[in-house]
Amino acid sequence: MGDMNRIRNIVILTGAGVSAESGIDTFRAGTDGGPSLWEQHRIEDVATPEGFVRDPDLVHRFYDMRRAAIQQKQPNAAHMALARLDAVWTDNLLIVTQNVDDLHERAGARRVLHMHGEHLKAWCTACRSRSAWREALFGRPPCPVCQSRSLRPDVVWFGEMPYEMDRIHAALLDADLFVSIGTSGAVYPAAGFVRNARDLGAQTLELNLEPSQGSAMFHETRLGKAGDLVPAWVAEILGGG
Ligand code: BJW
Repeated sequence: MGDMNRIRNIVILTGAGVSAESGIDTFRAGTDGGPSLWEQHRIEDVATPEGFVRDPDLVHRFYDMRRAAIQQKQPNAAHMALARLDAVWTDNLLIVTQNVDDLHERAGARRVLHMHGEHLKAWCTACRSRSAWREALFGRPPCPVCQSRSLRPDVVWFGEMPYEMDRIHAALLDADLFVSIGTSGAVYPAAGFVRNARDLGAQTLELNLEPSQGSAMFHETRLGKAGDLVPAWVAEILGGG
């Protein structure tokens, strides 16, 4: 992977594949399986503002089920290895996760940014406040701040602007190494980060079960499970190559 000694600033993009070995479903099945389905609904239909307006009960059930599920799951070897890297890497490092679970944080990682929001937060569309949230939203509980029954999951749906894009672009600008882990490369703008990073001079590495849609853009691709590949890569980079 290039000259490891020259790597100072690292940006790591993670996706659903990093949490798969913790027992959290990914969104899209492999090339043979076609799109993953949730009770016959494509993620593109459930995860949109239009889908929420059309059938809020369905969307609340989808997120309530997943919010409950993640609280029963544990970080895996990939989350642990990234947390270790975060703890010891003295130069810039940013873990940009597309995941809405909290497994990076529960593994101990600190420099984590949730570009697609978080399951454990609710967003009030009446007063715009965000509150820590662990329970169901199906019964339309009141907002803890304004009491309005207008809470929605604090996640980024299709057509909405992902969070913290300025910070992400600033980090990509300085990155010497961009690593993409467990994401299919199907969803933008995250899928475009490899091109941004590469154009700005970074080395690019993909760790995924199968080649992502943007696989050809990476300088190097390693195929396998995140629970195997990530600890090995972290050991390598901390060992200096
Ligand atoms: C393993 C593994 C193991 C499995 N180890 N690996 C054309 C071009 C560019 C953009 C667009 C376009 N058409 C439409 C758009 C925009 C749209 C988009 O990208 N659509 C695509 C369908 C084309 N994007 C947006 O709308 C975004 N917003 C935006 O662009 O705003 C611009 C804007 C401008 C001006 C005004 C307003 C807006 C928003 C995207 C939001 C995505 N939201 C979701 C839901 C979040 C909440 C929730 O969790 O429910 O985010 S969708 C879903 O997909 C979720 C994920 O974060 C995201 C990515 O999925 P991910 O993580 O890659 O998972 P999978 O399942 O796809 O892949 C898993 C991978 O892991 C696979 O490759 C496996 O092989 C692998 N794997 N086991 C290692 N053990």
